[in-house]
Amino acid sequence: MSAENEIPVALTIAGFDGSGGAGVLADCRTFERLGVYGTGVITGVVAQSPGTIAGIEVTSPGMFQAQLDEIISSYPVKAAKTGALLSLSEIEIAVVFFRENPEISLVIDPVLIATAGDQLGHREIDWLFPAAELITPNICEAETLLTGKIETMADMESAALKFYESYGCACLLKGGHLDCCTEDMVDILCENGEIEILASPRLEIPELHGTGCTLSAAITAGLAQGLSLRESVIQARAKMHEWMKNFHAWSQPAVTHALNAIDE
Ligand code: PXL
Repeated sequence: MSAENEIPVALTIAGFDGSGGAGVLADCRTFERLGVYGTGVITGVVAQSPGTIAGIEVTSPGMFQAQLDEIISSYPVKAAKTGALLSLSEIEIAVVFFRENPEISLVIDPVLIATAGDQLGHREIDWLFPAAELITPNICEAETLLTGKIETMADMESAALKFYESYGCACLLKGGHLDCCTEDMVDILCENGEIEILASPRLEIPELHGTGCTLSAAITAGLAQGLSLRESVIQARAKMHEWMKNFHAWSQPAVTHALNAIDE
């Protein structure tokens, strides 16, 4: 196979959530649903079922580094995303890794708190922002990272711009949790200081964890395929809408929902 026909490769650096809702399992499923080969580096194991986290065990720094070294020495990784980086050592190692591999397009989902309420990430994730092409905070994460309240669309726009001015990266600020966006799901994309409002109809869906992981993985897949950042975001939001509308439900042994579970 010639280089142009090669399957693009993406990397996720995230936690292992065995329920498959979030983390590396959800990310690799998303990559592969979009025609991209998925590789993964595990930041730690999260013992989880929907709504409950029973325990978190962080990968040792040596093991974290070894996983990164193995993947990068063997695969032509075009784009990567980070999810929950569970320790400051992992953030520091990731900073060095992306400094040494500047050709990889990086998307950062700055996960701080799991949907179940437990702390996963650290606000020092911003050490990595200058290496990112895009960061995808939700409102709570943006408030913590910028230390200010975000209550209106105008606040959202200035927050997205502030990330660009402070770190030089594009920002997709997800408005999902904001009360002023009840009619539509509104996200703000700030790229090169330009603001674009992206709206899609809000869906009545059950509480699902891992929607942020899936969205950022879908954007990463687009970048690995060679789409522009804007095209990757638009494609990912459209896919998310489809996957959320067609979520799958199992009824036994507990009522369990998943995005993106099988081919439509
Ligand atoms: O959705 C945030 C998230 C990210 N990564 C892992 C998680 C969760 C939420 O539960 O478990 C591993």
